[in-house]
Amino acid sequence: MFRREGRHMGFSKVQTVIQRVAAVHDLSGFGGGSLSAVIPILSVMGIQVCTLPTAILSTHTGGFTDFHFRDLTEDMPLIVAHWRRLKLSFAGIYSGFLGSPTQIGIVKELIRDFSQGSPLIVVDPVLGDDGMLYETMTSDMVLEMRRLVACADVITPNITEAAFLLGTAPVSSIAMAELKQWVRGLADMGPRCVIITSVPEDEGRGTSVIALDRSTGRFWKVSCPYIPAHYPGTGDIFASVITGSLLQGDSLPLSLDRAVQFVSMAIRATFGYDFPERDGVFLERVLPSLNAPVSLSSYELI
Ligand code: PXL
Repeated sequence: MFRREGRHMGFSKVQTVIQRVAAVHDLSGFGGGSLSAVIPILSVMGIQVCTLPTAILSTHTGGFTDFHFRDLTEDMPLIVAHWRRLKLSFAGIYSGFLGSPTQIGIVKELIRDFSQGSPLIVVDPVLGDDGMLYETMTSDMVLEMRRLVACADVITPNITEAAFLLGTAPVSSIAMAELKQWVRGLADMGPRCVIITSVPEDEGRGTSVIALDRSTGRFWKVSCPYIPAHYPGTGDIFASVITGSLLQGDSLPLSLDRAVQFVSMAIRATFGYDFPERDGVFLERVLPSLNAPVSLSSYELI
């Protein structure tokens, strides 16, 4: 069971009425993903989102070129300082796209300063995809991200990010035994729970998500139906559902199932139309399904 804050507090405490998450992500104006996905997903799951924006962009960086990028590194400590003065507490702290190595240090301080009540720390180590770093990522970012991962309870790298965190070459296919070694290697960096997404399966005809809960030593797998499309922002959507689901008290495998099913549904709701993939998925079409009872479960113990 993952930690939840506030269960035993008195009536008037906010966290008994609604759980609060500090969400440290960028705000990309167009193309979906980041805070545009984090806020509605956690809200619809009944969780209040307190945003600590890392950057403001005109679009995400995957597939667009001359985007506007405003780094908010200088503003972040001022926002955190105000939250400290307000004595806010969080059931979760959840980080995603970070704009500079300094920002990673700020997130580590946030985790340290708001540790009261042992919030669930989820780090989505956004660095790259498809074997490459994103345009704004540097090797310094990779180094700092390794330090942030060490402070997390749960991390959700895709397979490219897992390779960069481990300092190994990205791969286009991987045997399960080697992948388990990767997962163990990431768990050795500190997080209790490691979830690797976009793992190629079946000679590229499918993908899966593999996870380890270090406290039980169990590996889980959820396979994803294959769709020949690649929409930016799906990693943010996945990690947000994982965060919401764990905070709602779901087990790790159930959270994996919910997140995989939701991302698949969002992709399917979008794929039939002839819009550029870089525009992202039609999240709004599928958001209400997060409130439906879990009807189907496909996780495997591996
Ligand atoms: O989805 C991850 C992400 C978040 N934020 C920004 C990005 C990306 C991936 O491209 O560019 C700004």
